[in-house]
Amino acid sequence: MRKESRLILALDETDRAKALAVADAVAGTADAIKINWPLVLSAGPDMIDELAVRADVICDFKVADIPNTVRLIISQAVDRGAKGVIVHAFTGSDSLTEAVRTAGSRAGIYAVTEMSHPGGREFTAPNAEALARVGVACNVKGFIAPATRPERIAAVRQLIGDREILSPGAGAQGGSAAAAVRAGADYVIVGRAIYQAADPAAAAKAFAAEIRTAL
Ligand code: O7M
Repeated sequence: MRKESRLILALDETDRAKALAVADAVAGTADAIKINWPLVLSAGPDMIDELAVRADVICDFKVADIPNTVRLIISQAVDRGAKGVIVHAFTGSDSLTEAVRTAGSRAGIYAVTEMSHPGGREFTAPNAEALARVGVACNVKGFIAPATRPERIAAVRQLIGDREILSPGAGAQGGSAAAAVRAGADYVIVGRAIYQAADPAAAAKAFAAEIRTAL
């Protein structure tokens, strides 16, 4: 995944034509496009292949399962061209190890530490450090940590060395892209504030400029 704008588009738009139009408008600015269940379920898994010709694609399936099912899901995503797959770390080291093994050199595995929404404080926040440690032990490529709580990005950064942090929660959820990067995020994930904007290309460029000034 390139590291230029440090912006990742969360393409949760469920109208297939609109989603592709936003992807085309933003692909030159964003370093990657993240696809989640809303678009896969509305437009079909071929959307992964279609986006993969436009940009690096991260499949945000928040995989949380036994190792065999993890393997089956991740091979499907990687065979379609995903360069990254997001998993939950609470499944434990056997599932995480299977995720990393299945992705091999074809894709990076990113593990969720603490979630960005208010409910993320209930179960993920008290366990975020342990989740980061198991991710490091299993050799994931990076972690998801919340732009809504930049101090928690900094806490995860302390534990993971130079592994990557991808940070959602800037824009619609109230977090700041600049604060996330200053706290140690490598990339900021932005969805609604870009794909629902009147001019998604301009909105993406504005986030990229904000991130640049924070570096
Ligand atoms: O900018 P938004 O709020 O429209 O979208 C944020 C995206 O990031 C959306 O796709 C969420 O599913 C995702 N996300 C969070 O918002 N919070 C998290 O804690 C974790 C994720 C995520 O990407 O997980 C991997």
